[in-house]
Amino acid sequence: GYGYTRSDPLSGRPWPAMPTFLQQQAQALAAQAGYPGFDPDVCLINCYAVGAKMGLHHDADERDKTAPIVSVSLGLPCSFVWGGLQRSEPVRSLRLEHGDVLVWGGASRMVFHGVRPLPAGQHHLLGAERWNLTFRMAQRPYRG
Ligand code: MD6
Ligand code: FE
Repeated sequence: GYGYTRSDPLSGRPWPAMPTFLQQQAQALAAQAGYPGFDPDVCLINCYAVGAKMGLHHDADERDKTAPIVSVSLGLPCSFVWGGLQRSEPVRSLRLEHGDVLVWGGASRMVFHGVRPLPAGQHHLLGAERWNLTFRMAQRPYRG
């Protein structure tokens, strides 16, 4: 699982600062999608090896659910699963490729979603992996 902590529970060291370039890109992408004023305080990085998946979930650990999430996919393509506001609702799949960005907010902020097992492949930069970066406002209030 995951939780928001000031330091890395494995090393005990504080998390590194978010690179300014990435923070500014996330702000610009959110603004372009209709969420001005987005200012992420967290970037969660998930690294998938071939066969890795993420079960159906929704993102509920952020304080202010009116803030969107900016999701950047890198490396191998995956099948992203997108359902409804209830876990039991039917799901759709969409393919996310290297460089794809999802800005996720408003009425769909609490939609259940997941990632199907990563198919084998080779990416020219990331090899046999997929990386997903999600920029979030975990602690800050959002004033859009
Ligand atoms: C992933 N992403 O794409 C997992 N959550 O590997 C997420 O769980 C996610 O992409 C909230 C908003 C956007 C996301
Ligand atoms: Fe999620």
